[in-house]
Amino acid sequence: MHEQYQPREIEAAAQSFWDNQKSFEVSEDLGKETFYCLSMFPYPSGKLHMGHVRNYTIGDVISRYQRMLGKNVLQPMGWDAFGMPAENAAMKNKVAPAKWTYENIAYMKKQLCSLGLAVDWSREVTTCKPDYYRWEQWLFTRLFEKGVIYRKNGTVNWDPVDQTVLANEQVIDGRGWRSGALIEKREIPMYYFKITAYADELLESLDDLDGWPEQVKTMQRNWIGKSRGMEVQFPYDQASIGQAGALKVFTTRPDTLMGATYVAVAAEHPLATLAAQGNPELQAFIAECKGGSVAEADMATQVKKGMPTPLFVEHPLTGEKLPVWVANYVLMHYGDGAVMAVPAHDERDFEFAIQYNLPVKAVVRTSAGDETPAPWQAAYNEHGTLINSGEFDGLDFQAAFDAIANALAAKNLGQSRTQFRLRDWGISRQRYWGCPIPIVHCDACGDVPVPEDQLPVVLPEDVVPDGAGSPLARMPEFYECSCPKCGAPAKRETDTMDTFVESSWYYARYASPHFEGGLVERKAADHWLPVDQYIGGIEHAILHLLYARFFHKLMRDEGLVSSNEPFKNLLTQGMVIAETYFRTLDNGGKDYFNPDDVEIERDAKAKIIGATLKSDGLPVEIGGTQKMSKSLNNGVDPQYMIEQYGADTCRLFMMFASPPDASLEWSDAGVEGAHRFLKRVWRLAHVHVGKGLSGALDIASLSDDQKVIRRAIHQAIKQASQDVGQHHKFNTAVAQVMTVMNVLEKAPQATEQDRALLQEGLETVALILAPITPHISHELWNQLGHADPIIDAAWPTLDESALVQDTLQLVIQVNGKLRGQIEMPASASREDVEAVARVNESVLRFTEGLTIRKVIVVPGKLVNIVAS
Ligand code: ANZ
Ligand code: ZN
Repeated sequence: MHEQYQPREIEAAAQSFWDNQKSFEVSEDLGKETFYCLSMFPYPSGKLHMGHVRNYTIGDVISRYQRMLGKNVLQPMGWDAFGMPAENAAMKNKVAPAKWTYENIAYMKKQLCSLGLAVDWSREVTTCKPDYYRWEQWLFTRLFEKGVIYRKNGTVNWDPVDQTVLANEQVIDGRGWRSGALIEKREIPMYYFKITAYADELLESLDDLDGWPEQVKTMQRNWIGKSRGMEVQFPYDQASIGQAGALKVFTTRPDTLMGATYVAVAAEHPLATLAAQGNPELQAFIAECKGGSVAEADMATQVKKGMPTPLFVEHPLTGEKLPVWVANYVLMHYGDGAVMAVPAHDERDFEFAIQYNLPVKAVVRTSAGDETPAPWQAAYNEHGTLINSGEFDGLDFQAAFDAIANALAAKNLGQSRTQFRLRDWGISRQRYWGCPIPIVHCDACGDVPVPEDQLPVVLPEDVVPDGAGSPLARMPEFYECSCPKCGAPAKRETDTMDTFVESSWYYARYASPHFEGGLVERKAADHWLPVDQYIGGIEHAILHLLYARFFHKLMRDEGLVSSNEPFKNLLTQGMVIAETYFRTLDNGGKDYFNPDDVEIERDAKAKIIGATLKSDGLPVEIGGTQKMSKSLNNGVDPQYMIEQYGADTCRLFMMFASPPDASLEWSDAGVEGAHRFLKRVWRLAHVHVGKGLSGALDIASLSDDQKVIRRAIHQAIKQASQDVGQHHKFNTAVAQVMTVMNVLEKAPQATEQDRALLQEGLETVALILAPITPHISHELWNQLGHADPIIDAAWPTLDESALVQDTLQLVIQVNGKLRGQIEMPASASREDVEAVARVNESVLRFTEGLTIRKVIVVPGKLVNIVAS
């Protein structure tokens, strides 16, 4: 065994051992419990960042730990390889997205391998390869035939200069990112997944996901957004509208009906169109509303704007005439595209009413008891008792809801309705680097799905997009085809799918990644699924997880899998954060400096109190810790860390610095500390192994001092097993190992028995560390004389008897004051303890001249002698 800890050699040797042995390739083994551990697969952006390293280390530690529990562990890896960055890089560097992507994958795979992940690489999937997306297209055609996928017009961001559709993130302040042109909304045909048909199930089965963080479930619930409400009809005022009919609105607050002071419709609403006839001003306003981006964030923050119309509707209960407004805050695609506005109790209506001087009528008493809280500062949107509502006065929310519902039903002007916020999922993208939508458009037959034997529709890989729309739409060799049904000349769809589609089912493909007969092989899928532990960033809490859950149910209903949910347990790892330093530029912007280039001044408590730039010695501002990112220039390159210290140090630092779900603050000192600790472990093992291997431990004849050492070892096993097994707290498990190391370093090594005890201690250290620092553990295990590799070893077992303490320290008090200590056998009775305490030297001294009235014994803790 080498005297120095040499991570480079050790890690290379361990990794090639695992490769040669195919240690992590697994197959269905009916005799063993399975454990499917999955980390969210990366987008091949170029190189790994610390967030990846953290994510994959956590997954790897869990995988390796589960394997030590005797389970058949599957941990696969792959590439979420379609998407816009490849197109952007292609335009910048004039290289095909395919080439760029495959090169990135090769590089990042090397990086991942250098981390020593226990991944079954034989199952690697790459979503931009035809052998993967073929099955996506296959599923698409089946769902299309079933009606779960359908075509309708959807609204997109249209760049009139570049003549192309832009994604929401390509619209900056309402303008195209390249052209700077004002973006228009455009209606184009798109394909939709009918996710709303599963809204109820997606909501309800969240209750079964006990292994998911509450926070994520809440976010999903809010996104699905089920609200119980009513559809209320406001009859047209025939004099102004000129026809019979009624305006339908959706409301979750029918209890506030008597407080409605106007109604508002979306720009696209038929009443808006009607009112705009011969009214150029309104026409212009409607056109303005229709323009602008469709990004939801923009919608939420935009200023409320509106215009009155000459139209009126009648209040369904009072018959009062209410004016019809066109307002930009009313969405056409939600509810009925119209609202009954109750400014007193709805924030948006309130803001609008104040701006346009519309009446505000309070109909709910505030919790402070106010009836007419004038002047109004804000809407009161809580539930409460009705006021100013005639016959409904005095009713609480539920009673008012029911009473008003009945009153409306009696007039045939309202009915209960459940509404979801969730919309159907539009997956058409007018982009090149994505999975082609397997549809052929035929003049005679319409939309014809590509038959199974003609799949996959292969995306040509040698194309360099130029940013002016999808190149596929300009490639007759791609889109010219014949109709699969009638054989007539036809045109292939040139849109590709949202890349969220690929990541919605990859976890299932891993079960049988090379299966040629379908998307998954049923037997393999049933064997591995659902995923036992899924790990990834909180940024995927809503869309990715919702789509994957949706796909799982689609696949279930196609008979491909039998479970209801894809991910049993979910761990959302925290961010990796680091200090930021900057100077403010003349234009108000910030120029960030890399922490490596900054000299830091700390106070006695190590708090940062000043910072200067190394290059010019002048001060920089301290921005606090923030998520590592390019834009803040506070990233640390994992590659550099691994080269400098080895993968084990990186892994140990990451696992020790904080529990997986909390944010992890980068610290060079912490990395150094982790490295020093591994050196200490190595040094102790080196000395021990150098003296030759020890004999077996004779537990029956341990001395008291040896028992103390052995207790420390087993205490660590007990704690670490709880920390890791029950709470994924690897940080405290590492702390346990550190405690044992302190004991072992001081332990005598004189006798055979001493050495056998140290052997047990070092083996325990190697085993507890094995999931976290697998390379050094692999080597230590060999050096400690084991022929079988540590990856096949079991997690250490606790010897309860080692925890038993033979003797206990008891505190002695006289009249409640601490007067001394005694050591007693753990088995001593109360009487024994009392007898020994009575004759204790200091007890005798402090009770001299007094009479002992009472002796209180608290077993294992103290003896209190009451004397007077
Ligand atoms: C009257 C009212 C009074 C409302 C009140 C709220 C508070 P959720 O819960 O998200 O489903 N609404 C309905 N359709 C809309 C549309 N197309 N665009 C914008 N807003 C719309 O929201 C339901 C509420 O959102 C409805 O209840 C309606 O305003 C508004 F004190 O009706 B409410
Ligand atoms: Zn045809």
